[in-house]
Amino acid sequence: MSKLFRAVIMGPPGSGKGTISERIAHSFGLKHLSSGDFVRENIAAKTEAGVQAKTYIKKGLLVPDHVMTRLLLPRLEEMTKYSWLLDGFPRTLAQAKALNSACDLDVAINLNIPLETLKERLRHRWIHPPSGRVYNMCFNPPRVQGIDDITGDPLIQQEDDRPEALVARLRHYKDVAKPVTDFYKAKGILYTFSDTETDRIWPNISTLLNTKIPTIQSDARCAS
Ligand code: G5P
Repeated sequence: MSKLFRAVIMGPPGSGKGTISERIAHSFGLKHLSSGDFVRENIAAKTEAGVQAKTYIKKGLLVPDHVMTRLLLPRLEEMTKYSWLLDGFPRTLAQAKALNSACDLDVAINLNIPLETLKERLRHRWIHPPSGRVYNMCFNPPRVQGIDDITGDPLIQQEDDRPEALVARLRHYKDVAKPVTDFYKAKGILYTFSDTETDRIWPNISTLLNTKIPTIQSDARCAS
């Protein structure tokens, strides 16, 4: 790749950010950086930021901006040689401005998925915490119900996917997302994709990135 490529992917909980990010990383050779994974790693490691973050996640709330930027921005500084896709950050205008001070973005992908679709998806989501593998009992179920395909470990449902936390997360998302999408729209880098199915959105994102990352080697891509 001749020029480093920097993108963010935004969308409400369950919109498919993680699923689409994996496909982008695989097809276009970008590093996939997930803010949710960084938070969960810090919670597991019981870092100061992780302990603070846990209290918010349990209530289905966003982690405060100063905690998130302290977690995220140093990780980006380690990535100066790589093209990357940042999944789940920024969530707020303050985070978008902090990111803007740290680097120039090429593309902001915005997933616009109906509320009922989101609720239905997250109700069926189970994860394997040590690896971060995500299953959906309808869309991509494990081979054996409740068991991780690779390790055979039991799967769990995340605390913030439980019904009470979920409704709070979806409600809060709407309030804080609009200033962020407006910010990227004003910069001319916002691309919004609306549908109920990831498999229908993916070809459009792939087409967009093919035009935005024209110099990447064709053998680094894979079929969708
Ligand atoms: P996360 O980990 O960033 P969320 O809540 O934004 O969490 P989440 O829930 O991981 O995002 P996603 O990545 O958008 O959702 O979606 P996904 O995991 O790919 O797909 C959701 C489910 O739907 C999966 O089971 C998938 O298999 C299935 N699915 C995908 N596509 C389809 C489809 O087409 N059809 C069907 N049927 N199913 C499909 O952040 C976690 C928490 O950390 C904190 C917050 O508290 C957050 O809630 N946090 C931050 N706080 C403040 N600022 C930040 N920047 C923060 N980042 C994280």
